[in-house]
Amino acid sequence: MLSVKRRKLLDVFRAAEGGLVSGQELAGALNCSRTAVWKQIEELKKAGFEIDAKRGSGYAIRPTEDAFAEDILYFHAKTKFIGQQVAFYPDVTSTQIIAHQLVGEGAPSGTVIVADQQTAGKGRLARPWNSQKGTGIWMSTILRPEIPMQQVPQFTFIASLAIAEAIENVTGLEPQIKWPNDLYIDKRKVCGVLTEMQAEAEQVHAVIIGTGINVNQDAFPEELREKATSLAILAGHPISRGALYGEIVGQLEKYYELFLNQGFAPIKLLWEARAIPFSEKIIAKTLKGEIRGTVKGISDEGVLIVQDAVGEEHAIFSADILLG
Ligand code: BT5
Repeated sequence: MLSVKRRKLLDVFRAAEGGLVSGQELAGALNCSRTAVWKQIEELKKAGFEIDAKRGSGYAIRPTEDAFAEDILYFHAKTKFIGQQVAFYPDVTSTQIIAHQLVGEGAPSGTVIVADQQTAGKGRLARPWNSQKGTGIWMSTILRPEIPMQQVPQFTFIASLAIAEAIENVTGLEPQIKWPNDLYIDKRKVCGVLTEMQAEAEQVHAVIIGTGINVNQDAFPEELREKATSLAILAGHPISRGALYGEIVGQLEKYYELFLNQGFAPIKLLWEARAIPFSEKIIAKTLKGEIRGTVKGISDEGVLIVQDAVGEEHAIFSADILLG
């Protein structure tokens, strides 16, 4: 995690919104000499910022488009708490594993773990999640809501909604949400959400939202070629992962606060507006078998309601949904 000094430095530049900050102001904020400030600025250059140094007037900084590192992520997180503690790893097994460890060590609500590459990224039911180096946003967010355990699945809906909106704001692309945890564009998956928790005797200690977003891949391995796509493939140009990350933590905080203040009802309505149209025929593959039909909606708990050909309604708690 970033040192206190580095955070202070980035806070000053964040507040300046791209404008110049004098060496004197920086030295005052960091309580150090002008030479020490200069050394810190050199560090920012290494971390991926472009530095505009104007003799006599000061410095301005700007994250480069493709930079993806701890300082860059902190700079982009213009939030109250989600992302204000951020841990970045060039290479990990799974950000979910790190997040579980950090929860045990008392990490505060809003802590985010981001990796440039995962060697054992996982989906639901321990399925592998392809997390190629330098291409996606592989992140886990720790939240500590005071809620009963049954409400934890609702966080998958909060996250899907937030990420769909963030992708649209940054790229203009319009993801559709496939119940319960996928974002699709042009019938291919661009993002998956995995919500886990730590709880004890009905008491939730933490919710860990894992999100994998395919951003700049130009190709996928054979087994995913028909199923997966990336934002860059769809947009026809690379997308800044740092800028998209900043938008994601902002939207996540917005919808988390909406949930805390007003409950699941407004989330459900907004989620439904972004869901794959309910008129579409689907096949729900559950552990007990297949149900074919059309989606009628989701319940207040986020359970999928499917109506079959003879008009009978089925409540589906867990399944893979195929578009029929
Ligand atoms: C998911 O599972 O979609 C949840 C994925 C969550 C990944 C994030 S990355 C950060 C955090 N750390 C982790 O270790 N995990 C989370 P599920 O619905 O079970 O979908 C898994 C299936 O998606 C696989 O079986 C593949 O068919 C497919 N898949 C694997 N990698 C993919 C990718 N990069 N893009 C699209 N589809 C993929």
